Amino acid sequence: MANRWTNTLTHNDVTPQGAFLNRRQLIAGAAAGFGLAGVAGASQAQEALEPNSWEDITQYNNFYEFGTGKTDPAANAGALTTSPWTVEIDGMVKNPGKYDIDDIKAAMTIEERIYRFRCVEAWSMVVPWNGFELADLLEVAGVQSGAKYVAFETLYRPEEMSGQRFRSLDWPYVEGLRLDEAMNPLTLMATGLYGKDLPNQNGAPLRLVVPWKYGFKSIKSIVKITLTDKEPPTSWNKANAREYGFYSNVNPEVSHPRWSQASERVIGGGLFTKRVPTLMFNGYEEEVASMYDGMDLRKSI
Ligand SMILES: Nc1nc2c(c(=O)[nH]1)N[C@H]1C(S)=C(S)[C@@H](COP(=O)(O)O)O[C@H]1N2
Ligand SMILES: [Mo]
Repeated sequence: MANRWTNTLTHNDVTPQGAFLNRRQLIAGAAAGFGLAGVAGASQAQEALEPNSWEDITQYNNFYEFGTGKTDPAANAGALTTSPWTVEIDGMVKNPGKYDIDDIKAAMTIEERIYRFRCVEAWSMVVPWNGFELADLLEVAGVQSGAKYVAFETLYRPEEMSGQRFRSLDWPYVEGLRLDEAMNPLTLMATGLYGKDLPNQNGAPLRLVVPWKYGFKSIKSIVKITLTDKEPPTSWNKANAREYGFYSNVNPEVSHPRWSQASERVIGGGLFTKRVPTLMFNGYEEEVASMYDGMDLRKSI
């Protein structure tokens, strides 16, 4: 397995050098622009983002595989075995296969990204993730021309994921991105938090982080990544298509059918909970808005 992975590890094989450099330059430029290396991609946050505490981030979660309450994941996710762990990459790729998570981590450049995180339920946090760009993984996998979407799947293991014994969602949890969204330099595959391995409740050992979209797009504990030419089904859209669309870009101007999305409750702060205005694309408008040129953002929810 290690050899197979290592053998595929030349970016030059699968992507024009120019495209690769451009993406790196973009990130480097962005970080320099904020005057704070490592704090990538916060166009409206010229100020440094102040991360939430480890406690906030690991004790207040959504992970229905372990229950629907906010403290259920922290209480129940310890039962999950995260080693060994393989991620299958299949569909329209040149190098399909089952890859060991340790080989993936060894092959990728792990960096810190401090991102805003906005749940569709109108709460938010700031999270110091560790991870690598999904684009880097896709480059190694070798995306075939004609692929238009990336589909993701979470582990299905009801013996360890107690919430999967109930039909709170149709298991396994699935999500998807358009290929350009997946290739965007902001799109992260997280493997850690605060420089430590991801706690199980946050989606160990590998989860997606798409900071300009509502939190449910950021699928946890991924075991399968599929390149496809069709828009893939997504769990919350299957559960309630009227309330949860495929795109689910953060947009303060488009209300959820049952609540406003104009502002958000900032997790943490004890008694002195803050409500702040929600930003278009969660503050990442400059980096991502052009992907949706010509799209009616009120209709394509
Ligand atoms: N597999 C899976 N992924 C998931 C979820 C889930 O229930 N199952 N919940 C989503 C939702 S609604 C949110 S807000 C985020 C929460 O991530 P956090 O607990 O790390 O803050 O995970 C997302 N990813
Ligand atoms: Mo969420």
